[in-house]
Amino acid sequence: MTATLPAAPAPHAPVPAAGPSAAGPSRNAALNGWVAEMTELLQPDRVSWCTGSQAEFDQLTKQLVREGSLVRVNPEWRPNSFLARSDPRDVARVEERTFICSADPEDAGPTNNWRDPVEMKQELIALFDGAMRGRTLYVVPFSMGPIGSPLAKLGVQLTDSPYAVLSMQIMTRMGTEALEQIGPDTSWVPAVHSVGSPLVDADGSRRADVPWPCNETKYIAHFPETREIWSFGSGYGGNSLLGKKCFALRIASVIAREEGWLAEHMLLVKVTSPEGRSYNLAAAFPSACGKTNFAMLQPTLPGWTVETIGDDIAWLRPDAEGRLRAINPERGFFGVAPGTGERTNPTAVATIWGNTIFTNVALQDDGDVWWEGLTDRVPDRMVDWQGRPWMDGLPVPAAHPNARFTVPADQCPSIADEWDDPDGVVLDAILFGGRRSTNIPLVAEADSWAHGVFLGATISSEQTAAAEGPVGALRHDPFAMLPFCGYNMADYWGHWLDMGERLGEHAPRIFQVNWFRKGRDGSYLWPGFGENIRAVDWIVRRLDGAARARRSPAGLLPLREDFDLEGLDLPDGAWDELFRVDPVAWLQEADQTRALFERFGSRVPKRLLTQLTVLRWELVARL
Ligand code: GTP
Ligand code: SPV
Ligand code: MN
Repeated sequence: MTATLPAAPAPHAPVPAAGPSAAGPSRNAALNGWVAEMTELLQPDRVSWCTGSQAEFDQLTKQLVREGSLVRVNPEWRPNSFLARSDPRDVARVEERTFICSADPEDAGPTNNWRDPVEMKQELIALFDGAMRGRTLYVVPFSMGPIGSPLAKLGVQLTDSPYAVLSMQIMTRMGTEALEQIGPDTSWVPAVHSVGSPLVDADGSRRADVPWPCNETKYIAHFPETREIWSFGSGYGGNSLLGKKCFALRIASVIAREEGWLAEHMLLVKVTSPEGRSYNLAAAFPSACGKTNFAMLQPTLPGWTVETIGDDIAWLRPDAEGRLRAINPERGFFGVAPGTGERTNPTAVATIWGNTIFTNVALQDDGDVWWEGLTDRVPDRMVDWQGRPWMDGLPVPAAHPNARFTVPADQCPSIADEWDDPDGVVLDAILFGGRRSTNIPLVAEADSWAHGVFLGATISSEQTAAAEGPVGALRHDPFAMLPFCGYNMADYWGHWLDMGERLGEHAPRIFQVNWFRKGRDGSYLWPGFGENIRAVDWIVRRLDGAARARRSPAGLLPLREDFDLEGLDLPDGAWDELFRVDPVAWLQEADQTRALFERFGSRVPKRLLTQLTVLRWELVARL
């Protein structure tokens, strides 16, 4: 850490020595002023501007190990790696406590929690008042996107969580380089984060820290008009790594609409066919529905390669030639640990060889990490994610279902050379998917951009442990953006439709996939993971005009003889079941879609209503 700035003196604390410039180290006066103003409000003991250096990372991790907030993973297994155990009441995103504070509630729309921006700001200021007493305020400048990229955006996070600092260092281009990008007139997004657990009371009495401080009261608040983020009370994931969902999706979606681009919850891959032709695909799947897995897919079909560009967020923008280009604005992966193993995602397992922060996983006797699905063999005894002794056979998992690893993207063996290209890659196709045990076919193609937008808008998915809420409950998750769209979702659909018109013949083709359909016995019909390359193979041959398709109400479906099933032991009837479109069940889907659209009243684009009318008509004709 370079500069130490004087904080507003707390009654108990000596005033630290002034840093290099009381005016602040940024070339941007507003940034210096904001940090000074927030320092006064937050009343930390110290202010520390983060540089992003390895020395800073090492110093912070050493400190956290000493203080008991991190456990060093046995360096013989994984060098420079750490385990954090969160408070059991702070283990996932909190959608109920996530707010879009636009002046007009209609601009947040019915799928977001809305609060009046002035009232919310007042409430937050009261909560943040003195929230960092006894702690260090870290100033974390960051770039979403490669430093200097025309597609990148800058932000500054203030946080009292050193865990968030370390995570931001892995997940973003963080520190001095990002700070230098912020010139006197550069726009940047201010993001304030506090775990909401001051160590000193207003009367000056001090209390001991805990390994994972947080607050029962939580607010993840976004101000789209002033492009600000205020997050209080949680240290976990998207609640505290504000570059990720808060900035790169909720605030960025608002900026993108205004500037004519798209901020999406999508993975990005480059796939190369046995003939040596390459295609760039983006895919939107809801949280914990297979983006990281698909991004690191190891093809089972000979001759194919899949290279990773991004695993969670993509920013899409038309270029001068009118083609849609995409970047991954992140620099690391914050991946779901459970279910990630040698059999399902060997690339992820190879990626996390070291320099990784694990959160809420189990610890083995030998000091290495473990979680359900990492290995087929379950260790007999371990320490679970809460630090309690755990034995094989206990009815509770050793790792929390939303346990995660945080790791630099460039450690991924399948990372594409293009992953940090400042100009991004030209997209050939966009995929939408969800976790659906019924109705949705393995793969389908949209017959037009508008139909593709309809498929995206009507994604529904069984809820996962990535957010607080009922796991398994089916809900609409349009474009996998339900918790992440910073404005009215119907306006967002309109923006997508407009984008298609603007792209015209350059528009990527749109497909839908579902790896999660189940048979009558409740088991998955499709083997998934590396075998998903077979769907990619069909998609790519559709792009090349080399595969046929048949029309169905669910979209254009593959013909069995056109789909590579070689070497795959699909059970009898599985193929038909994977593509069965039951008109009765689908009419129920259509009713649910109508109910979804009705929530938005007249803001739903006519072009989507037309899609629904056509779908119903096709289904009724099949009754
Ligand atoms: P977020 O980081 O929350 O946005 O999630 P993600 O979409 O990146 O999810 P991820 O790829 O980490 O997948 C989450 C879970 O889905 C893991 O437990 C995987 O094992 C499981 N999964 C991924 N792909 C497949 C698949 O093809 N078939 C099946 N059955 N499960 C899968
Ligand atoms: C998700 O929930 O979609 C994630 C994890 O990618 S978090 O960053 O916590 O939102
Ligand atoms: Mn995600």
